Amino acid sequence: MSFESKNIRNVALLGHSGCGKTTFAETMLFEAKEIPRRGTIEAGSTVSDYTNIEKEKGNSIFSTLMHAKWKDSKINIIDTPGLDDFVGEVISSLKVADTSVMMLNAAAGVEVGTEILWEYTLKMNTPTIFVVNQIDHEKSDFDATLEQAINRFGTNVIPFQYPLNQGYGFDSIIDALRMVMYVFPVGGGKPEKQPIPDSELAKAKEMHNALVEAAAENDETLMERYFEVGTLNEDELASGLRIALANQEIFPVFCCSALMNKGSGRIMGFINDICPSPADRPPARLEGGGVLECNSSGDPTVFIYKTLSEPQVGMVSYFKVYSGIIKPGDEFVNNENRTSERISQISVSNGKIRDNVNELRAGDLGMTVKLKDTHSNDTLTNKGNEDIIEKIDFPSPRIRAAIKPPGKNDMEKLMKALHTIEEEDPTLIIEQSRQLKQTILHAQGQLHMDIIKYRIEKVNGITMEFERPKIPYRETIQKMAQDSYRHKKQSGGSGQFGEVHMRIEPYYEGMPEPDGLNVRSKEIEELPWGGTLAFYWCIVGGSIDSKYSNAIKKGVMSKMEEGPLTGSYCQDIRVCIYDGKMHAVDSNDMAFMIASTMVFKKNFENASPQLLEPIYDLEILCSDTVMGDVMSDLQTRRAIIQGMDTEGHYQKIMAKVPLAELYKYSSSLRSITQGRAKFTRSFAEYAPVPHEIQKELVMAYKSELETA
Ligand SMILES: Nc1nc2c(ncn2[C@@H]2O[C@H](COP(=O)(O)OP(=O)(O)O)[C@@H](O)[C@H]2O)c(=O)[nH]1
Ligand SMILES: [Mg+2]
Repeated sequence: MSFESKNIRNVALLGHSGCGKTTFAETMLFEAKEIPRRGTIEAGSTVSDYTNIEKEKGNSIFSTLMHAKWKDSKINIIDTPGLDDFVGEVISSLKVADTSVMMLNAAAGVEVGTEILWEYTLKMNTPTIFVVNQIDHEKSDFDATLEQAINRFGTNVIPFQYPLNQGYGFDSIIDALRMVMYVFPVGGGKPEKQPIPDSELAKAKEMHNALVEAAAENDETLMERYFEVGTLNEDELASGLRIALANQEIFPVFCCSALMNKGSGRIMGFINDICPSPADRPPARLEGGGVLECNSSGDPTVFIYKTLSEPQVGMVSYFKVYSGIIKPGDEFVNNENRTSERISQISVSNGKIRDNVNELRAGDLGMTVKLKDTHSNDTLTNKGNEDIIEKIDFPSPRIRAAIKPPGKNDMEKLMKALHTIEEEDPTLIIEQSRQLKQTILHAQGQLHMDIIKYRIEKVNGITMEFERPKIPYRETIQKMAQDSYRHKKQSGGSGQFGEVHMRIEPYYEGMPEPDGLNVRSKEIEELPWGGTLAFYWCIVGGSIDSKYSNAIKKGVMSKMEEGPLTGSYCQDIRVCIYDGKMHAVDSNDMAFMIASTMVFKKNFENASPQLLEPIYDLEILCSDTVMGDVMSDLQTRRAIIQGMDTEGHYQKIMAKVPLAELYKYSSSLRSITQGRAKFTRSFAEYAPVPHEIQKELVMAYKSELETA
């Protein structure tokens, strides 16, 4: 039996690491009788976090798909990792979720992770409910946590519940939506409904009115009813809440103890009653415009939101059915690369427990194996239908490291293994840099890198070591220089002869034509690494035949690719060839190429050469308490502070920092701030390297050349 779209609820669990998402998922599965007993993080026995690596680290690294039947609904639960290094897993989960459950830790309040995740839910327009967890914790402070959430996320954050007694003795929740009190037995589980005690009644009523008003606010008919009658009946209230939640006009707050199994049933009830089904959400956007309704009678359309290679199983693909009904045996086409794919089996999963099903309908989530050439972000449809679901926009990497080349035999194996991981992890980039002669791994953070290393070593049995990545400097010049060079060689029979007179100048757009030269032809070339080479042919009177111009340009390019200062790429130079000599017998391409390279190098050294370095825009979000430490650390990194901003309880620092000063920044920021800061970075520009540093780099390159 499969579930109708309207009975499906796709929920992503989000929150700062350690707030209790994985434990909460376990509790939901147990309450829904999907599992006979609850596992624990400490024993590595939870349904989510089932991979060996997660068990060993005691933390979620991947998103995990689970499902529980609750009343009329199939609730698909996606547990996500809280650590910012694995934010790609969160984003892909949010793509297919219709509601997010933002979990807060009552003992810690709103944390940096919460802030970052909140931004993603806003960006992706995901209806969101808050769950304040760990109410049993001795340091639990529900009111403070609620207040922080309202301060930070707005007055649409509205409490639907509060705990009567926090800490060790926690056993009662006042529910202002239903106007009852839930009292839990010692071991948790199903609560007993009791009337709200008199002492709490006024507070509960006030909360109730506030949420009724919020529910009425977004619908005119309901607002009129509310003014007429002074309240709403149960159906009206539910309908108002549905609208407000779906439009992100209300963010209900619940409370629970995942560990003690108190409160999860009521939250599943709310998800069943009020949270949107996939059919209630706006239609999915397609690449290139157009939309697709979530409708089981539509053409089957399957979107892969995640893949993971598992030992013994191979590549597992997790998907959402955006339209139609899919069955095992269906033949589809991957609209990304035109591969035909046969869906051999369809399963629903609870972590590693998988059950095959006969079909899945529009809106549902599931998994399959053995797709030939399909990856995250790909769409499968019937042949002839070319729809592609709008792709997930993954964040760019934040840190880089070079991979120390292993022995010759292992290099190929290592690259193959890395590419498998790269295929399933869109937040990772592996770059074989020609300029740096290094394999560079671009990742989200140190932990992300460590996990990749761990997987390569454990699964593939290859030792992988990191080393400091080189910096992709650029070289340019600051003034004009001109000179000539004659290449002449007499060896036995035919010789080599070529003489080139060359002027070089810093190039910029709109610069005047060269002074005193007669320009015959020019090529303005955008270089593959950025910047420009302008190549002017200014020969008059045929001192060099124009058939040699290509060879001369090649000679220049060979130095532009391996600059005279540090062997880095050169950019933004205008080269004018204005005179020379050739020999009727001995001149050839090779001779002119060599002469050109030599005179370019000579000129370059006399043209006040300048090394440029990549500068990155850095944006750091941190709490007040660590702001000073973050700033003084930035000062040691040649940072230029661009601005500061307050975001709720957090400070945002914007700075420009040279890439050379960002090595291991993610780990050092973590240790300076005990994890209370996050950063993103993006390439900004190339800027001149300070004189002293340039001198050192040039010296280092010289001695490298000498020892080579
Ligand atoms: N006291 C208490 N501890 C909890 C609760 N929920 C989770 N924990 C503990 O908090 C730690 C982190 O839990 P986990 O579920 O892995 O958090 P996640 O990172 O959000 O998935 C574990 O040691 C859990 O046992 C709770 O409700 N109360
Ligand atoms: Mg977890």
